[in-house]
Amino acid sequence: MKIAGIEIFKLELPVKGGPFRIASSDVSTLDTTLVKIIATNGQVGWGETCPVGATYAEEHAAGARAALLQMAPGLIGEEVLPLPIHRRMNELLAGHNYAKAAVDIAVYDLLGKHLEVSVSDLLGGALTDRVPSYYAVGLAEPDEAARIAQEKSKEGYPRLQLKVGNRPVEIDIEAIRKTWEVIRSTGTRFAVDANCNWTTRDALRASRECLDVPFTMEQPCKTIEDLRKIRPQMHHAIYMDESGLDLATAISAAGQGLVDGFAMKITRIGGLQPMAAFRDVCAAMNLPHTSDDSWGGDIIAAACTHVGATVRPSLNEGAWIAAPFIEGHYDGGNGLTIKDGHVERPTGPGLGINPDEALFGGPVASF
Ligand code: 0XW
Ligand code: MG
Repeated sequence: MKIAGIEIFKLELPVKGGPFRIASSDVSTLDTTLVKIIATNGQVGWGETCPVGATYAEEHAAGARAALLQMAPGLIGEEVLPLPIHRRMNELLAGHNYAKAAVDIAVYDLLGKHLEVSVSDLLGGALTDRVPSYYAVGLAEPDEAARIAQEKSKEGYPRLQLKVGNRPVEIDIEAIRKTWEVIRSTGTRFAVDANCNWTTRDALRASRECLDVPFTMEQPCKTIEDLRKIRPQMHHAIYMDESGLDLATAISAAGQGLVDGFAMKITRIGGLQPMAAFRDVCAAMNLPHTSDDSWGGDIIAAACTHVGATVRPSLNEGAWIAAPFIEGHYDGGNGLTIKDGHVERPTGPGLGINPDEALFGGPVASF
């Protein structure tokens, strides 16, 4: 089965309930890119990539599409298999993992549909059909953050992530304390994410002044050098997110004992194939991690959920999906939703969803 055609679509996803605020971006609508791969036998697979604005990472929606336009003609005629497709993509374009990931996801979807197995089975096999998720409490005043945290903890989320940064660290410390007060007796796990925005000074102070609060500190500062600097004085576990730019960087950070875990995104690492390798490295080294993406609809949510289903439960920090912030679904029947803080693994072949193409309008490019 070879690639006979590729179509690229673009869709706006307005943020439900107002802007999503984190230290590095403030977004009201997201521009998502969808990739449809058509095989020589007529079967199709879908992929997606949706940067959360243009300042969260070195990614932006128009950049994803430009990279896809660059690669697409050279992918026609290639076998629908992840490894050869990755090799071919790397021959056609250096870097741009987040665009390559959309092709990789579509290949897995198509292969799964063809073989009549789910993507989680292609990734090694699901360990659960009820995948834990976590809620990201956006940047808010301390009382408001605590209120949302309490509400989400009551809804059953096993883990909460509190966004901090881009304001005086005293306010962040107050938000951490107030949030912990309302969830401490619930068993809800707690992460604090500065999205690169704290100075090393702020990170050390927050850790020192919240000694009694058992949170994991996610990507407190911008660079790996900063993480190395604060590591010996930190009282909290450090997770790498934005700095984990690729598999090699993640392996190196794990190998040097620089971090205690990861928040990992399928698109940042380049797709499901490198994500499965990352998952296995983490399992070998006993490092917890998430299976996220930055944003996107049912296609990327399904990809995150399939990976999340294959993570060793004791290391599984959850699959974050943007569904609570998005109105509607690409697939009216099988769209992914969060119930009691968990996502049901789609059980159909491939990603287990069939997007209604009419929602996407005409393709912005076809090959
Ligand atoms: C919570 N997320 C997974 C979604 C947003 O894009 C930010 C991200 C993170 O943890 O940094
Ligand atoms: Mg993060």
